[in-house]
Amino acid sequence: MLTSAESLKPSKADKFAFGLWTVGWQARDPFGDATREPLSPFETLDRLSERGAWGVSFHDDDLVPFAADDAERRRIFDQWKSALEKTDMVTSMMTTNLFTHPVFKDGAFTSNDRDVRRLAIAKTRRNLDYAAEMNVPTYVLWGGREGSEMDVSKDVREALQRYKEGVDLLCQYIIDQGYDIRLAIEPKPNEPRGDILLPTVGHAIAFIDQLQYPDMVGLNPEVGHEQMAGLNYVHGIAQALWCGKLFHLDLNGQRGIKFDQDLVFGHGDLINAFYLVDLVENSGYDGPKHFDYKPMRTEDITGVWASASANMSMYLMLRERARAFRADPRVQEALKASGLLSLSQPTLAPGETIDDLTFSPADADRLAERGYAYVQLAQLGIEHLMGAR
Ligand SMILES: [Mn+2]
Repeated sequence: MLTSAESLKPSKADKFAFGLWTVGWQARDPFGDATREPLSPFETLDRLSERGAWGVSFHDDDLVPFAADDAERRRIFDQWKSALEKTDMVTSMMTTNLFTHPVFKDGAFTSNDRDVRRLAIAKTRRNLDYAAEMNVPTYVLWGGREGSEMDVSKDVREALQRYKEGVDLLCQYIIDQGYDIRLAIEPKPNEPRGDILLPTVGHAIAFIDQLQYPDMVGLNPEVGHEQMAGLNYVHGIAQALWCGKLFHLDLNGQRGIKFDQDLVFGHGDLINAFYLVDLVENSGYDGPKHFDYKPMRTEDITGVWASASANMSMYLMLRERARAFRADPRVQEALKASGLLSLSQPTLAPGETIDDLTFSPADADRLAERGYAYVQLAQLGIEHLMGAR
């Protein structure tokens, strides 16, 4: 029996979280001015809490003005901490803005200007202190300006070396201070740079292997960012889980290979979103379900809050339908018919070696005769997704 969208209410246990920059986006784009008034971070806490959200994330500059001195920074963070308490919300993740100020126009950790690199690391270190003070477990690194437009303008091997140096220094700092914080790299293929370093989940996983403290660094994959590269987000998340690197995730919607749309979760590839929720719910992932979307430029403030609720509602609907899908005996039969249940069986039996494997053309012809019945399985999935079953 399907529950109506209105009666699926988010609870704190669902761990839904939003970036301050999401609902707070004033909808300024490269071609047009803002369409909405600024939103106070404190009002955002109130509005999100009353809608059932659990956490909020932010860049340093989302909360504290870029040029604030230490005293003002202290005062705002203290005000923030008491507002969290009052609204029963947590800071679920923090990150650094290393992309808005003109100083970062050629990158931060990988700028060709050494002084810019030094300044970027110091800005991150300062914000890590506040993250530790608020027991924020995950610190995201999105290197939006780390990249180039022209191949000649960046020595990518040296840039990756400097990227590694920056991340290694931050890890060393976290260890030396005794902080309980893990870093999560957020891949993105392009925008604002023509080509961004660490463009996909796969690139980032390979980069982490080269770090001094690889155990401290994982991923924050975003739906739209993988889909902008034409990649399958469910596959990316599955590989991140497989290597123990899913530290955080950014849910939103994207329609194909184009600019970063940051639509409401599920408002892009709905089928992929359905199987993503199915995967996440059965993976043991215990982190925030974090929405990194932008309320569309066409929306007024009422539409902003409606879109925030839509993200949570979408997740809850997909979770309900994914559970029904898994519990359906016909689905279990179809999974078996498609061979999915035998994929977890090792290819060699205990005691066997590669020499026990034989090749014969006759075997190949016999094995080629089976069908995998994927269409029937996929159709069952769609029927559950549409509430038709
Ligand atoms: Mn995005």
